Amino acid sequence: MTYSIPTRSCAIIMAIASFSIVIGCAPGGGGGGGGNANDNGAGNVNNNNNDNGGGGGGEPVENDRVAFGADTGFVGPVTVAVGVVDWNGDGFPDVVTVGANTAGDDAGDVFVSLNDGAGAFGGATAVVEDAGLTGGSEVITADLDGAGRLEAIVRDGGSDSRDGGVLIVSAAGDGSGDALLLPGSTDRPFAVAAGDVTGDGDADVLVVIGEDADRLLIYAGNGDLTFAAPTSLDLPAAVGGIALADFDGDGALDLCMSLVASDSQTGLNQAGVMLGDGDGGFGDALILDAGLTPLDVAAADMNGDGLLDLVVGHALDSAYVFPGNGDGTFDDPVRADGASSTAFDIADIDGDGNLDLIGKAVGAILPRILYGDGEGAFPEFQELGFSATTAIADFRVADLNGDGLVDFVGVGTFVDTSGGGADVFEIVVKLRQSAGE
Ligand SMILES: [Ca+2]
Ligand SMILES: [Ca+2]
Ligand SMILES: [Ca+2]
Ligand SMILES: [Ca+2]
Repeated sequence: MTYSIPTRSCAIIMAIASFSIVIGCAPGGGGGGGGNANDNGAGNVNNNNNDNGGGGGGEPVENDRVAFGADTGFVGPVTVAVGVVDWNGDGFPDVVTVGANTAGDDAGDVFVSLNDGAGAFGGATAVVEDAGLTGGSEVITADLDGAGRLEAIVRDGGSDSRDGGVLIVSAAGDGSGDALLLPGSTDRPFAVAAGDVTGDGDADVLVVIGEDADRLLIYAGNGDLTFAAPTSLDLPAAVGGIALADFDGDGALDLCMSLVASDSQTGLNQAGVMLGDGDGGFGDALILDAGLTPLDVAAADMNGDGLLDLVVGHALDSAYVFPGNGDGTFDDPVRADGASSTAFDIADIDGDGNLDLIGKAVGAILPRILYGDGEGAFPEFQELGFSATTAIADFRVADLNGDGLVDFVGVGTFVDTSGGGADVFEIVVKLRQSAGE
């Protein structure tokens, strides 16, 4: 079935995802993203759909396509979310983490670990302390002042017992950080994304808030790390994740989201796409059935036909890829099994030209790379092992040492199996090995 809404012009690829930034290509130039169109498959979808979800599923086969060096970790503060920005402007990506919701002094503080250019990182230094957050859930990045370097946007999801909030974190130039707690964001922000939805060239920040997680705040950016008072918009249901991308090719960013619950907080299992008008407004939601427990969403051209597709990650071991038709409609989804994809990154890890999906771990489950076949399916996977028993809370993929290969950096708990010590919290880095190493 094809979902229909008014047709617009051809695609201009431009996407900023909520948990991952996807601009239709691999970060760090890992072989060129975007995917190659396949004569036999581009744009095809599996026709075996049933009421339970997308076609094209099935357990992927393990194939360790790429080699990683031994992981290197260092003890850090207890952090649960990680992002990558060039904090000190030396051209090398540094690591931003945020303190977990714990009783410790570090809760809600923002830390930076500097990259020496070879993918080795210094200890985590607090760059923002006591700026209004009491924990952390997510770090996204965007160039909010147009200066060419990314800023960090830290979301603390909040809960019944604390409010949370969204913090704009920028480098002050002397190694320290400046922070702006977005006013009005302190009502349990469930999701955040950044992109220019008002069409003035300045990146804006979008935050989903509220007890029912169904209210969108749009903070129009002034291009100088300040923001106008937010406008608000009601969303169709409780949202798990949001992302921005121009699905219909009119040059205006559109909003996609997972819809996880209705008023009753029961599973809704849908995704929504609202076309942007380029002036900060969004149209009615196109609703898609998105499989069980959809959470994170992103936009990328997974099947290589030049049109952005909608990727919906699930809490339960799968993801859906909805092939975009370039006009704001989507074809039936292809299901990717085998990765916990509560949140995920997208990059071409093995450099074959096909975008891959890296599912983030839940609990003690190790992250997995699901290798895209360029047609929207993921027949092979690789599990990311670590030298210690590990629970990875969050990670990002980026080229950390400038060799053009996509590396990993994560935060997590490393279980001491020697019997001598306690579990430690670490920031861990795994660098891709070049051929011949
Ligand atoms: Ca704007
Ligand atoms: Ca659009
Ligand atoms: Ca596509
Ligand atoms: Ca690939």
